[in-house]
Amino acid sequence: MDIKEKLKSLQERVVQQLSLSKTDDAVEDIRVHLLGKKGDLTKILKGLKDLAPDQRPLVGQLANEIRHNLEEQIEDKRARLAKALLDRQLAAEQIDVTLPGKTVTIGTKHVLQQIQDQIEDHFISQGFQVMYGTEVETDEFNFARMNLPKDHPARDMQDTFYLTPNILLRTQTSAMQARAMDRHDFATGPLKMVSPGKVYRRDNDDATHSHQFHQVEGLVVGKGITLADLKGTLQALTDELFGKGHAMRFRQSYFPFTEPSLEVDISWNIVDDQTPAEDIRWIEVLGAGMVHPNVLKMAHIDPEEYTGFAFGLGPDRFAMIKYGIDDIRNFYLDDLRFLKQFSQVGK
Ligand code: FA5
Repeated sequence: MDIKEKLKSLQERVVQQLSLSKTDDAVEDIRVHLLGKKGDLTKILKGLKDLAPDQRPLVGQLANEIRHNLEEQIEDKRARLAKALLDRQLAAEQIDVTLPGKTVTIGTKHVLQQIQDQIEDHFISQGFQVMYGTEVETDEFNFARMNLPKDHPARDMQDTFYLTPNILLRTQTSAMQARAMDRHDFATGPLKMVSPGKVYRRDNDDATHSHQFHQVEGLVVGKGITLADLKGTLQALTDELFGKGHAMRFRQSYFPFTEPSLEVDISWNIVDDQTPAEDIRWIEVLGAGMVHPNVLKMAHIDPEEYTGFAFGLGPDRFAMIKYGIDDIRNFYLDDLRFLKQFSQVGK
């Protein structure tokens, strides 16, 4: 085979190799084998010196043409491989903006939290401060400071989860009363506070009772505070929360920490002056009364100079009335079908 034929056959071989190569590395391999120091073209060109002098320029020109041609083809192949790679990447990363998006479920406040917030907001607007207590309490603050020393028979009114003989899960937010009185500087004016939170009792669950529920304590202590202030305060709260259609009634009651004591019921149904008494469905929503002198004395407050009222209301039952829910257990079942009904309320 003369040198021209060698060049031509090399060209054909390289063109075929290029057409089969699929990666940039494979193309680089072909280039090195062709043009490198020990490459095939280099080897053939070394044979130029053995040619007759008149042949050399012609064959040299042909060799250069073939070299340029192959270099171009190599570059061209490289560019096509790069483009194909890019096309594949773009196809893989393609986003169809017309596809429906993934639904992100946004949580909302639990209906009981919404009621608690509404109650807090109401009292803040009336100049009360909000204090949060702890769910694990001492016997002293939950009972003793509430005029319920150990072995007091009225302790049976609230069946208690004890953690140790002196530490318990609070049965009532009243446990915050003594802490609030201890902290308050009466020289600055009356104490007006509400304290919301969870409470626990060994109650059997039924439609209106849960072993874990919520309360909002209210306490006002100052000079000249009367039962009329308590009634007005509760009336203002229920008017704002329920509107005016729900009736409220006060019943005489007993709590060791208030004297006199009363309980308050609210009508489930909307009523007016004409509604027959037997058509009104009542539910008890809170206990209240005038702070017992013993409770004031234990907080080093002189009951001759200061009086106060307190109440402990059940926001769970407020929510039942407000939204017409006839079973308190619904609040604690985590059934989204139930909870979602309130996702727009109170936002
Ligand atoms: C008390 O807990 C008193 N600490 C309230 C009080 C405070 C009286 C300050 C005087 C002064 P009682 O046990 O009645 O009281 O509970 C008050 C309210 O909590 C009830 O009216 C009711 O709304 C709610 N409640 C009581 N037990 C349960 C329960 N097991 N499940 C749901 N709500 C309850």
